This record gives sequence, C-alpha cells and structure tokens, in this order.
Amino acid sequence: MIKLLLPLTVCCCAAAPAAADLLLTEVFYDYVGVDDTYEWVEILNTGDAPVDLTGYIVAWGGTDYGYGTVVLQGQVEACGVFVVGGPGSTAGNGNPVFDQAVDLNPDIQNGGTPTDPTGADAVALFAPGANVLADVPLDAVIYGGTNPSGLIDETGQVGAPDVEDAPNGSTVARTSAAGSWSIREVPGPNSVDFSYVCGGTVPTRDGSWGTLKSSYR
Ligand SMILES: [Ca+2]
Ligand SMILES: [Ca+2]
Ligand SMILES: [Ca+2]
Repeated sequence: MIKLLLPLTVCCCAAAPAAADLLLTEVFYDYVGVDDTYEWVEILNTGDAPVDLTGYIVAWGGTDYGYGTVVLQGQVEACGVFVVGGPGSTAGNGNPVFDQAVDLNPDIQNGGTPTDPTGADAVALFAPGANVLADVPLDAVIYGGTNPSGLIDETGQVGAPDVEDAPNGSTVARTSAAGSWSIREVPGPNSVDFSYVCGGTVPTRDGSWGTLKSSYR
C-alpha cells in the first residue's frame, strides 16, 4: 500500500501552483511629469513553486479592461515578486528593477472619467488566453471614489473601489493578502510589506522582504 501511495504523493506535490497564487500587489501609474516609460505593475507569487508567467495578461482601463494590455514574459520565483513596466527607473518611480522591462502602452489611466472626476480606473491580471473584455480576472485593483463603469473584480461582480486614486508620485499598494489596499506615498517596487501564506506556511512575523524571503530558503 505504501508503494502505491508514494508516487501519487510526489505527483500531487509537484503539481503546478494554482493561478490564485498570483496577486497584484502594487501599481505605479502616475509619475510626477509625463507618465510614459515610468509606470509599473507588481505581482506576487504566494505559491511555493516558481510560476512561468508567460502568456498571463495585465490589462487596464476605465470603461473596461480593454484600454491597454501587456502579455507577460518570464518567471516569478516561489514566494517572490515580479515587476513589469518601465523601462525608466528613477527615484521618482521608486527605482524599480524590472523583471520585464516594457513600455506600458497606452499609459495606465490616472483615475477620473470625463463625467465623474472620482470615477475609478482599474488594473487586472488575467490568465493566459483570457478575453479581457469578457472573462473574470484573477485579481484586480479598482482605484477611485466610485465605479460608474461597472468594472468587475476577481469575484466576477462589479467591484467597489479598493482604494482612492493615488496622487502623482505615489502608488496604490496592497496591504493584505485578503485584498485591502492603500495609497503608498513612497513607491515600493520589488517587495511587499504584508505577511502572507507562502508555501502553506503563514509567516510568523512582519519583517522586511529580505528577512521574509530568507526564511524560505
Ligand atoms: Ca498614467
Ligand atoms: Ca507608456
Ligand atoms: Ca511593492
């Protein structure tokens, strides 16, 4: 009986992590000055295995998620973060180190709509091959005061805004794995600042990203 179970166990532990292991964690969409080439999006892999992000889609917009998209390329390490965008990196956008350096085009919208200055814009992560106009995103952050366009979130329902629109030079940043967000005055690319389940283990302390990551190596 043991001989039969062992290969099965190995097989299950080696399975690819679920897409739910991927979370949006921070978005820089409003540079002081022209935004072009300075915007970025940060993605966290909470799983205990690397994920090949090739084909995943980051999409953004105000009316829907079809305003702009970028198809991801590359791998995110276990319990690690991935930053896509740029390719500009200055103190003004937090000196990001890009895992995928690509100009996000057109630029991510900065909140507000022609008819509603508090109307939300949003950024979402979609699975490979998804139709960003029809499918439910894996995760989304909706920023603004109201959601007049009815942008959906990861539940598939029209989402309440997660956070107010960030002023230029700031980011919207996730503050919990469960999905709370806040405005971060100093951009923090390449790291996350909240504890999260990683590899099935809940970190026991709030530490810097370096100490958190080293505890899994
Ligand atoms: Ca922008
Ligand atoms: Ca751009
Ligand atoms: Ca961050």
